[in-house]
Amino acid sequence: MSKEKQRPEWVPEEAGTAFASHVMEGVNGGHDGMPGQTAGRSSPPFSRRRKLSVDDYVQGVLSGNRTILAQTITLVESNAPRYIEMAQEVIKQLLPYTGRSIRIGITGVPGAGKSTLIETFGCMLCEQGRRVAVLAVDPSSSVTRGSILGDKTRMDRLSRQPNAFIRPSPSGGTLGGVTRKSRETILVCEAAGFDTVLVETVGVGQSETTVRSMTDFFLLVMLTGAGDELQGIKKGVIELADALLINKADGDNIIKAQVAKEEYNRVLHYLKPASEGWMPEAYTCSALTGAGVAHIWDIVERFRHQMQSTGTFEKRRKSQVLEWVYTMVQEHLQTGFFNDPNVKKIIPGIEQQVSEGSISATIAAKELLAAYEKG
Ligand SMILES: Nc1nc2c(ncn2[C@@H]2O[C@H](COP(=O)(O)OP(=O)(O)O)[C@@H](O)[C@H]2O)c(=O)[nH]1
Ligand SMILES: [Mg+2]
Repeated sequence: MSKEKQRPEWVPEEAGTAFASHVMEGVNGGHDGMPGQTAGRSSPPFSRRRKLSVDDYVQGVLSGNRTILAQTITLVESNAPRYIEMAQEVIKQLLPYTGRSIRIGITGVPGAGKSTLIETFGCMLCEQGRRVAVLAVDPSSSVTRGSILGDKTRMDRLSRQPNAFIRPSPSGGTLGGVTRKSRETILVCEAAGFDTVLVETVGVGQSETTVRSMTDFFLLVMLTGAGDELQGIKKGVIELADALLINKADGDNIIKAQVAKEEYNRVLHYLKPASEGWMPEAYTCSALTGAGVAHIWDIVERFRHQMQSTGTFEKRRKSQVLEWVYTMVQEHLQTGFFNDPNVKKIIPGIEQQVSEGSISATIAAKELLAAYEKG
């Protein structure tokens, strides 16, 4: 967006050309579209009151205005129907500018060192001139908003990087809600020019599958020396990963980490690879000292080149979007079904009959569906 067109935020939306003022370059961080940690600090009292138009959001994001980027994500995260509609219009207009990043999902049990790794890795990428967006997917955060990134102190260094943007998990209530918000946030960040998107997730429940389904490359951060080498990580989770990273390979732990790496490499040999034509391997690193962290980028680059040359990269992205479409349809139908008054009314009776064995499961399902279709 050209700087001349940018108007001060106190100009009323409907003001037309009556206000001749324009924001010029050099104004306090954030207003001039330049990245910077001061962005936003001076503006909340105004920007909170001011209503942005769809065009304001779109142009703000495209020009890299961090304050507007954050506001757009807040809009996307809103559950209010009128904001959802507006958010969808913004996303529609941003779509042509999306998709140009590499999306990396990072999972692992709490304490494995994901946040520390993201900080070390993210800073390294920023220093190489990349623009890094860090998002979190934590379905439990509806209670403790942004709990995974709650320990922000560990991302102190990264959050000071002008090329980094860190956003805690949306509080979506359901995993479906969080998923929609996160996926759309990725798109918004891409439109704002971020070329690397790191998505951290907690290694519990369904969140890994969810993050796998919105990323290109999936990294599983593991620990060694925690007793059982498989430390509760299910085989299913290993099968989602494009690379295994044995973290904390420092100090006394180096040898153990090497041993674990070899063990996992043997295991991986027998598992079905997560990405067609890519053989996942285990590596060691230390998020604390930075040893082995640079190598992660080499792996990601090799993965991307290989996947792009075979067309698998694009193919996966396309199927991810379709999958998402149908997931949303399913969720919508399911919610509609269970909130249907007719269904709600007969559910207790049906359940009772099924548990007594007086009707079959098939009849029960038919009766519920008939009740739904009646309404
Ligand atoms: N020694 C060592 N400690 C680490 C390393 N990476 C993380 N830690 C520590 O492990 C703890 C958990 O790290 P954190 O990044 O919060 O883990 P997360 O829950 O997976 O995000 C913190 O105390 C970190 O300082 C590492 O490479 N080496
Ligand atoms: Mg963490």
